[in-house]
Amino acid sequence: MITLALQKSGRLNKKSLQLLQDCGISFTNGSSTTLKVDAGNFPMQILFLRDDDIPECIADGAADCGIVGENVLFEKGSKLDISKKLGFSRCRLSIAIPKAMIYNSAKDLSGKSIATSYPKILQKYLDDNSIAASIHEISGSVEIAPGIGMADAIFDIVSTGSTLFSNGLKEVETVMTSQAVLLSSPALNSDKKEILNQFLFRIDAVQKAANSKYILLNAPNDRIDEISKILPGMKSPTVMPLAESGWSSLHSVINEDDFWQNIERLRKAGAQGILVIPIEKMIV
Ligand code: PRT
Ligand code: ZN
Repeated sequence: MITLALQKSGRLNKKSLQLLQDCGISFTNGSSTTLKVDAGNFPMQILFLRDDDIPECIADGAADCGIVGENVLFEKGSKLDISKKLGFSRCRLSIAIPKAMIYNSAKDLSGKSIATSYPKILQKYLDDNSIAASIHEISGSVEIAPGIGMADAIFDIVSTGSTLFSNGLKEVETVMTSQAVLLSSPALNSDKKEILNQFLFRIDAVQKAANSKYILLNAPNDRIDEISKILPGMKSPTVMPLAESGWSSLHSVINEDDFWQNIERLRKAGAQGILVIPIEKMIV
């Protein structure tokens, strides 16, 4: 049995639960006050915590692994292993200043005060760039600090940028990017490592599937070779004869990223009746 720590509520919670569901790990979420549940069909117990407490909880052995944003991990100075980058809850941590403030480079931050909930990450950035600015640590609503005279600038999480915009701020330096990661303890026994590997294997299958599409198309037989070269697939495409003589159906897997580009090339090469279908799981 391994213990996985997840955020109890907030931006990571839904996507983390969705990941477990996609991995076929089911559990009853219980009431909103339940802090611990057992999965019904996988040797896993789930703990629901504040994200800030998750790295420490893994470090002291109360949980074996957990999901947090990289920003929390770096702020805590945690030495835990990142077992997998999960690709969701992407954001950046940036310095922002009032729109009217004149700014040419990071040196303009010298002598200023910067409000943040991430003092360690900010201090490292200031040290690395030899900027003598003071840090004003606050736990929330950082973006209002310049407007109420509490600080000259802020250092905070940015996603769409609309919070900065509506508070009259402009982003001037991106210090780090962040996404959700699966952390694990470096001190797992062999049984727990084995279960963690099974979990990672499932996450891998879900991630590969999310980046791929299953493609089916019809083509005249004399075009199969040319079309096969455009369809990289897992090995080579499956080719099956159609009822109409001289025609075949080709099946393959293509990458989500170059999907439009490939569709155009396939059409030009003579492909017809192209179907593109999402893939639920993919094991290569
Ligand atoms: O209660 P608990 O301590 O568990 O949660 P929390 O309040 O500390 O964190 P939560 O749920 O807000 O965010 C969890 C994680 O999601 C963060 O640590 C980041 O890794 C990630 N994440 C992704 C974000 C955002 N996007 C985000 N936009 N975390 C916060 N924001 C906030 C940001 O602080 C700012 O106020 O959204 C605002 C900016 O958003 P835009 O879209 O206006 O730029
Ligand atoms: Zn938090």
